[in-house]
Amino acid sequence: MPTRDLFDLPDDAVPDIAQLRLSLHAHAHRYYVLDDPSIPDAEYDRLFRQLQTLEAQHPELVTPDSPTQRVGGKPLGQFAQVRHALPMLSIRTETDTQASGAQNFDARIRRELGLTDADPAIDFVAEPKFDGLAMSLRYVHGVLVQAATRGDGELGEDVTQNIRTIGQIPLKLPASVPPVLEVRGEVYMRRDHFDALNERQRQRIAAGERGEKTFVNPRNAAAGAVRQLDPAIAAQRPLSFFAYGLGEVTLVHEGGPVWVTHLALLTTLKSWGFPVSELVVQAQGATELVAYYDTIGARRDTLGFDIDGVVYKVNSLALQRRLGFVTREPRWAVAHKFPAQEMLTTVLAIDVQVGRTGKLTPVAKLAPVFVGGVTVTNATLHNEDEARRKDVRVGDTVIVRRAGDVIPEVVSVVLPDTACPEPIEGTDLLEPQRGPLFTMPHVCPVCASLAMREEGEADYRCTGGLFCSAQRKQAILHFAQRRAVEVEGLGDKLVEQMVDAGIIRTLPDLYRLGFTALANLDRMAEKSAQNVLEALQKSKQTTLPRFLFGLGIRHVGEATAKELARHFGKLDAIMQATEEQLQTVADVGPIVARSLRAFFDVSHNREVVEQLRACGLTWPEGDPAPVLAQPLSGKTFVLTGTLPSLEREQAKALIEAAGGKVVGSVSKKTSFVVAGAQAGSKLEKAQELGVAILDETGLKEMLDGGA
Ligand code: D41
Repeated sequence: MPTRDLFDLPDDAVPDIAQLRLSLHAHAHRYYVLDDPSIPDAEYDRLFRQLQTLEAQHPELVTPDSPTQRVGGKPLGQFAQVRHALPMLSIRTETDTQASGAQNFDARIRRELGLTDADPAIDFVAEPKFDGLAMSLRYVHGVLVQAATRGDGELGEDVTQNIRTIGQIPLKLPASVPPVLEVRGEVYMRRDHFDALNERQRQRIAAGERGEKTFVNPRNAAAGAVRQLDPAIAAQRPLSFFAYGLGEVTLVHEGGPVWVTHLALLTTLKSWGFPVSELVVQAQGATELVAYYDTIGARRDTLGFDIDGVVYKVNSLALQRRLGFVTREPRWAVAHKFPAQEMLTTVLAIDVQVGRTGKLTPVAKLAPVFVGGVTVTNATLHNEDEARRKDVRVGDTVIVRRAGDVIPEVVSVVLPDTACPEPIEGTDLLEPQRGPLFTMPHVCPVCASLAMREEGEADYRCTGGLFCSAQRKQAILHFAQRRAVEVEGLGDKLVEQMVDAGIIRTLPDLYRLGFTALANLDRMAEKSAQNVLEALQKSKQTTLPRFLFGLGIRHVGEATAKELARHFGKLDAIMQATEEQLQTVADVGPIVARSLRAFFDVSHNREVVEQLRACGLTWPEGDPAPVLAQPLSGKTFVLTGTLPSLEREQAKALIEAAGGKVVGSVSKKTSFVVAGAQAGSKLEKAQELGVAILDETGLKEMLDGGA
């Protein structure tokens, strides 16, 4: 290769390459060796691609130790190395998160197979892409003899001891299996197990145990557990497994399994006792792949484990063979990624927002970043302690996470020394340009009333009440929202204008608004003013639960409002009830009862209710409902393991709807433990304590009112 003069290079290509390599080396070390990544995967991928591009433009600058020249993880050297009998391939990733990601794959396959539009749709299998670590399990004469990590695809690490502690992985297979069988799949950690593990870790840290840390995400916790040197510790970190393919298989005897499709192969693996995901489906052509991508994407947050995309595979093994490989990637498979749920961005400011009940929340204002499918500019820091614990400061680079419709949050700060291992001369990367540590202001940033934090509470609250315009705005928005009395078209901009213009101070003022006052607001057309007045008129016919919820009483959510309305029938009965009487309502404990009493004991609040009624707000009132004995009232349940058809959240919702309670840990007071597949220590504890144990069928019978 001709060496070119360095002066031929564009201005900053050389330092860029060196810097990128250093940076990627440092991140790779944190990720692969320490199982404690410093930046989100998406950011690592971006840097990696950047380096690839630069090296492609300047091949003479490629060095043998460049991260681009090494595939997968370098073994730690603590485990014995294993040469895979058949290399563990990697899978091509498609980062286009649109339908085109799936359509392009289908089109490519059709082209490579020489198909035309007249030919039928391709038969695919679509699978979730489990976010764990790839594992090869080797069975000889049906006995698990070796479990190896993927490593670089050729050489992995022997982690057999630790893998043997995974209850879902069979140690012995039926006699009919091939004499040599390698099963490949993903080891992962379920979200509930991850949360419980981190909770235990926090307790250990609080108890002063050295060398303990919490884990960033389930994948890293799983990787840490698999590569844990002490199998006893590995055993305390519950892992799970899904099979998705085969490695070496020798079929010596006649009539052994010979598969024709990928799906048939998975079905056989399942019959041999390997966990195969219920979410694997057959899909015909691009249309069904796109539908699968959307369906699984929508369910992503309810699965109980992390996935970072879906995988499409050509179902016919004969076609797979025809398509073959490019380098180490099969041409017949692709991983179609979902939008990343974690991204890097910069903190522009830390504001303090005032909530409806006066709660002060520190909020990081961020440079706009696309994460979890939306552009995020704000992320909550929850409260003062959290903001200080995470040590988030203005100017910092942070990891933001947004999962599903959960509000975005700052996961952690990425300090410059983890972004770059050594100072590079002439760069200001290491300049500690950090702002001061966050402190909560002691007065409300909106109304300057005193902000107070009560004993044992995490939150500061503005003591200004409805004197505080921020609280007033939120109270009005809360009342007008769809789930309360619903005033269509009364959004935050309008409420902000109305409160700032002083035409509304209290809720009843809403219903005293005249056309002129409204139409005089900035940017308010006559037509819109008319619409708002009509919407207000319409909102007067409401229901008791909506009205009660709309008042914004602390701890009284929609469900509690419904229960209160059902129980008492009339608003006056609720307003007059004692704390004891309130507590006879399902769902109402001492805290809610006290909050209700405190609200209605304030004369201003009673006044607001009276004025609203005087303004014409009405709802049907009824008689107090007879106390219905619900089938599960007074019973506590603990859920453990995977139920055959119900997801955990569904089971919980069903139990609660029937009056039961679901708690996290088993005690003598637990009425029932509902156990599914791979139930762990909770089931043992129940047996120890003699707590009744149910399976899903038993639970369903109870829900139907059976014994
Ligand atoms: O769920 C996964 N992470 C997953 C990974 C999957 N469902 N299928 C996969 N299939 C393959 C091939 C097509 C090569 C058999 C994979 C992987 N590979 C894979 N995981 C890590 C490297 C490759």
